[in-house]
Amino acid sequence: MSHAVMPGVNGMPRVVLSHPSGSSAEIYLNGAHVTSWKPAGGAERLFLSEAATFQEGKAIRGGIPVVFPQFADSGPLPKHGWLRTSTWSVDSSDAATSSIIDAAEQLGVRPLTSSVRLFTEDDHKSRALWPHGYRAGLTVTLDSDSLEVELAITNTGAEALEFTAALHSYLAVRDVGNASVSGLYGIPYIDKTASQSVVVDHSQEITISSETDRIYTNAPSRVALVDGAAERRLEIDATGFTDVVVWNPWGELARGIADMKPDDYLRFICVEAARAVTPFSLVPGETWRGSQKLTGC
Ligand code: TA6
Repeated sequence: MSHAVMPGVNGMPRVVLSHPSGSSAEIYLNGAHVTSWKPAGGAERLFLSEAATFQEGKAIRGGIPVVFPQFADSGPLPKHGWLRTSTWSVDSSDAATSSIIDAAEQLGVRPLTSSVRLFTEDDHKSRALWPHGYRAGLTVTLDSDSLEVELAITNTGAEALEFTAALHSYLAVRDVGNASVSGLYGIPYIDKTASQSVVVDHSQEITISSETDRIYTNAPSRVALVDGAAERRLEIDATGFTDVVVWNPWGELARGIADMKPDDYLRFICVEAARAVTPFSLVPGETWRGSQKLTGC
């Protein structure tokens, strides 16, 4: 079977994806939140805080929160929008695909990938905050050594739809002091820890030794995360998004985050595929798609 919906923490529904190679992933319907990805034979590659709250309508600390229609606190809407706290549904057209895959498996034919598609739409709560019609889809595709997450936004309203968005991925590292992000050499970034000043990055590798909160605008589509202590590397490929956000709160800020343990900051770096600054604009009926693919074993 390619995927199943089963109770997770506190009985909350989650989709469990499994692949014939042994890789697996878990996605909560609360927020369409990917909380776990293990490549075949490998260790967990997403960070999830032991202090994370699993409660309907609350964001989960770690994994891959979905950010829409506003990145961070860059506008009047709730921080990072509300898709990360919305209840999503499994797309029924995907259930049809799933039953074909199940039938194939019963015949002994193994699918090459395992995936699920979830969706959510505007409702009275979202329209009270933001008077727009949208349909959001999140497709998660698991392969032996990769996890791809694609966010699709369709303007279902009658007016232009403007939004920013991100896949706020918390990538696990064994020791943040021995980890680095590469691929951003020469790219300007907005430093949110220094009054939004714009800096050009001149380091081949970004290392983290203090609070780091950077928006790299017009960034390359491929960056990499090297986890020196674990001797692992993750390739991070984005499509559709234009920016890359690198975030680690470091100690003092982490201690003020209720659903984070004081030393959690030592075990992750967020590398986010984002459209953080200049909003996308969709005409009625138009769809935008953006994805982030993590590859590593
Ligand atoms: O994407 C980086 C960021 O905007 C940081 O400024 C930090 O606030 C982080 O997201 C986490 O936000 P959260 O609302 O989940 O605590």
